[in-house]
Amino acid sequence: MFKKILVANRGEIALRIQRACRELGVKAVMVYSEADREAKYVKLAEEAVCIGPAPSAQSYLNMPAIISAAEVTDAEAIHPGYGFLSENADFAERVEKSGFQFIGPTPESIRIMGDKVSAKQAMIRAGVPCVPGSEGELPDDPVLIKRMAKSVGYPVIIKAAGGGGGRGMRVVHTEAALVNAVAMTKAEAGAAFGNPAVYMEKFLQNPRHIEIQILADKHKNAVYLGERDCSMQRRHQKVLEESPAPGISRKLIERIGERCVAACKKIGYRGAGTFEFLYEDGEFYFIEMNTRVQVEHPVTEMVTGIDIVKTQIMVAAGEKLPFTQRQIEMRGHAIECRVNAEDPYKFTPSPGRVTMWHAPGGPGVRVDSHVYTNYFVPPNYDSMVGKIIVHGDTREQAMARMRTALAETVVEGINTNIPLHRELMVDAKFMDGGTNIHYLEHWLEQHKR
Ligand code: MV4
Repeated sequence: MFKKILVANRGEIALRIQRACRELGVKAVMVYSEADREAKYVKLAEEAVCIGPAPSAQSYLNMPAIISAAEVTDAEAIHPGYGFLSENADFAERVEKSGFQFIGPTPESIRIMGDKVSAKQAMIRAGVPCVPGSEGELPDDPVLIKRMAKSVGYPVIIKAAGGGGGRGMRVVHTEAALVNAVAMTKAEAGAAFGNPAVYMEKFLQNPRHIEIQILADKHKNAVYLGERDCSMQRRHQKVLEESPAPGISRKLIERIGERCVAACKKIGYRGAGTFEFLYEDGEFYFIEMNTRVQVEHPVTEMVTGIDIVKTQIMVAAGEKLPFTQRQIEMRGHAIECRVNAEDPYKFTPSPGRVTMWHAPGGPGVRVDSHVYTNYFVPPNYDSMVGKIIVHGDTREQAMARMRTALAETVVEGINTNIPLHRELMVDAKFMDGGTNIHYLEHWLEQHKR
């Protein structure tokens, strides 16, 4: 095992990784920007290094500053968390060229999954079901493009190879609009991602967003840790997540999970990863793979009892996965509410001093947050300030525990989206389970104030 690792992130995930290190007996070096001097995990740290001014470009995205911090503190490995440099293949490569272990997959895996065309081709080859479409980059010939759309069937969606997470996409309903839409998407993709390549898929109108968590080691072992339902979202920002996904049969999850594991083995994947699927009419369609630990990993930890962050560190150190697929059981139901410093209905950011922070507790309640009373939420970063996660024997019990947890939570001095979560937890359609990716935006439209 490593003696010391550097945590190249901030906020709740920095604290989460620091906690995993403590449990493993690994020293954690924390890095921070000038805006994060007062962060809880910096105060708790045995070692912390300032890596630059508040703007991310000069601190959490500053590769030389982060690698230098690892050098001066004698760290052996770097955990990138999520966001920032976590899915930057060049960073992973520079970390390894500098003699450190990158806690994540190889730069090659990150690169393949970062290009959505090569990711999809790898999945098709590995037998993971994908959305019907171009199975590669779209050609320039308008005749071929039209022929392809006709065979896929309208509506189609044009997506940038360099996009992902909702960036660089365009839905096309008619042949008349097709060729221009492709040209527009290519031009935008070239400017935004430095890669004009685009591909085509059948556009699914009312899917759910279901993802499969996997873990793999360097010894060709891989497992899946069930699924998460992340359909409750607004503008590609997830609002709450749960596991298991209501109403989807275990048999189907097992079939898809086994395909994901086979794909991991085929491509030599290692570390934690997530296969994102759209689910519609009882079918799964792969769309993207995330090569990092995700914000919503705690719901999987709560139902499986497996510590994903600890396991990431263990497999990066060369250890074998400490469990087999047969030993993994899903127990009960977990829900996570993301707590954002924002207006609950207008969604405008609400940074500033938190004059009171009172976290909930009790059976089956977990809070992942770096916030404390008198903490100042800086305006420079993402608005998520923590997550409330609950577990129960059943979905009903989990929802009841979440209602209690949300009622107990007190945050003063800034606005948060907790009022929105309180409403969603008593919403009849949410309580039924199985709402699709459009549900929250429609709900907000109908609950305008
Ligand atoms: C789609 C789709 C419908 N059909 N692909 C958006 C984010 C990116 N990960 C993929 N996205 C979508 N791809 C096909 N073929 C609808 C979306 C989509 C979406 C997906 C997941 C979660 C929220 C979403 C919100 C709008 C659109």
